[in-house]
Amino acid sequence: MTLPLTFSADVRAALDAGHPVVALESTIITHGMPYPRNLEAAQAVEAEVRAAGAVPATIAVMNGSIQIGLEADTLEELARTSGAMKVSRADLAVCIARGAVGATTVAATMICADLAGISVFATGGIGGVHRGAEESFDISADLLELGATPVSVVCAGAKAILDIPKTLEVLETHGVPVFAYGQDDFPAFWSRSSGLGAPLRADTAAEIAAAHMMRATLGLPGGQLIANPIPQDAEIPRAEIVPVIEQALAEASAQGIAAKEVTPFLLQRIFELTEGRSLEANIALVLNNARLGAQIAGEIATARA
Ligand code: PSU
Repeated sequence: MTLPLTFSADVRAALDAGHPVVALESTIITHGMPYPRNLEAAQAVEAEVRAAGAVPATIAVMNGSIQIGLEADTLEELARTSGAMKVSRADLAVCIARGAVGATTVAATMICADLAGISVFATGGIGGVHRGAEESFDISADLLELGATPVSVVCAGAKAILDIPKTLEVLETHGVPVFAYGQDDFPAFWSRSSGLGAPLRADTAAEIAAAHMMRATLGLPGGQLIANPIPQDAEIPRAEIVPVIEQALAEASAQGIAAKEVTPFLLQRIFELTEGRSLEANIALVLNNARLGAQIAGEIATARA
């Protein structure tokens, strides 16, 4: 049976020619941002990847197939829909087999990127170990995927809605190299620092690309996590965002929000409580990650040429 992969024409051409390609996820579009900002952001991220010399491949499940690269009208359709499944490793095959519309999380996007032959993926935030995980066992499948699938993922660190020390611990257990880009501290999504040091530091796209390729040479499974701090002018300092996060967490707990609903609920409440500022910060950091992802993909493409 052939793999259920459908490539857009430009992604297919880029992969065939060995040009750099950057994978982009779709849960951020359907579950991470409200319409129409989600569509504008998705289009801007694709444009940013192109401006930095790579081809964007937004990934989603539609028509019984994994779509690698979405045409403009398909991207718009996805951004408008409210019925997409949030698809992680557990749901990916089910969603394709049912012919349902699926928005891929970081974990599922990594799997699809790898199947398509794409090495680099840029996003905003990854899932992690939720606070209280010692009771709830809520650990995102994203962390285990990073330990299993050879894709370098550029994010803006982990949000303080998560338990950041435990998130770093689980990544370490699964053998995932975690780099802070251009600084020592591990960034915390809306804020440039989490107050914790990152396990590794990288200052250039070339060294991240070299480490990515060395893992492949060694036959080590799994990817890399690159935590790129939000640009200074878009940052919401920790002192401002932490009380907002605490309030959103308290509301989630009081309302019994659990499992897959937790991250979207918290993002929506933080958006409301910051009067939209969290969303603008989110868009700025994704654009910043798209640029770095394109640079890393460019370095890998050059080294493989
Ligand atoms: N963090 C964000 N925006 C998002 C997500 C995380 O700031 O849209 C999405 C990503 O797709 C990530 C997923 O893979 O949430 C993690 O969900 P969970 O914690 O249920 O694994």
